[in-house]
Amino acid sequence: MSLNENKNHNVPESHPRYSSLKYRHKIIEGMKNLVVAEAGLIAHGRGECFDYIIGEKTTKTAKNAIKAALAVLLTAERPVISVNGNVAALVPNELVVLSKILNIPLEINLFYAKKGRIEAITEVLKNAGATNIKGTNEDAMTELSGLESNRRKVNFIAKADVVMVPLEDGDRTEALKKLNKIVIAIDLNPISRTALWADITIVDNIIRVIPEMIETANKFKKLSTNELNQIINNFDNKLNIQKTLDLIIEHITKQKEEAFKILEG
Ligand code: PTJ
Repeated sequence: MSLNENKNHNVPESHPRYSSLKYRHKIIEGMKNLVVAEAGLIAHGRGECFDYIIGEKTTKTAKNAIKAALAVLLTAERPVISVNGNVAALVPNELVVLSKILNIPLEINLFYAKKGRIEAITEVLKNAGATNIKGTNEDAMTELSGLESNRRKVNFIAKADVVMVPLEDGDRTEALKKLNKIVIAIDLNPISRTALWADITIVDNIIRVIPEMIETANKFKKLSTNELNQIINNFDNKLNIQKTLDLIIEHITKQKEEAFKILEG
């Protein structure tokens, strides 16, 4: 029996929920290292719950949103990817690969300010090979207007035209939209304020989204600006969210039927 490498958590790979447990433990380790905020554990649990109701897979609507997001990122003038503690703990290597393929900076932006967190996340990203990290120097930061939380403190984001925000809170998404920025959200909750305020909403788990984005980015880099613009113009976020909700209803209906088969013996 082989075991994973998480320091204090020996989860057998044969466990039916191995993957889910592995990521839980990454979040727990991240919390011990200051990378993840205490509330990040709760946010992760909420995410798991939504992941369950989409069937723990990348849906076709998520794939549509991913394609539109990449077309936007590849045609943007000053795009940036915002990084918080949960994201840094879950997918640091993948995030760095994506930022390099797209030639986009990663900006550390935290909801929960705590001494040492920026440094801890910087180290994680540097260890993953990141060379273009913003938001590391608090003295160089400016503030987003219309926002009171710690997320108001930004660096490159202040002048960005497109901001990708994985696992974001609604207030900053709203503030970024009011500043006329194009917002790409990655959020398992299709009806969170972030999901509804964003221009492109990817309803999927960050652990699947970033690898899917890497694969699509490699293909899309060969497309012309006209072809990328066509992808953007053909995407309707409102319709995509509606279809995502329909897929969730479909999935839950099937799950209900399966559950009743078991209940009725
Ligand atoms: O590191 P910090 O200080 O910036 O804090 C980060 C968290 C995530 C703790 C903070 O932003 C927060 O409290 O976020 P919320 O308001 O709980 O929102 C997080 C959203 O992300 C929720 O809608 C979750 O369903 C969703 N979510 C959680 N895990 C994942 C996810 N979405 C995609 N992939 C996940 N793995």
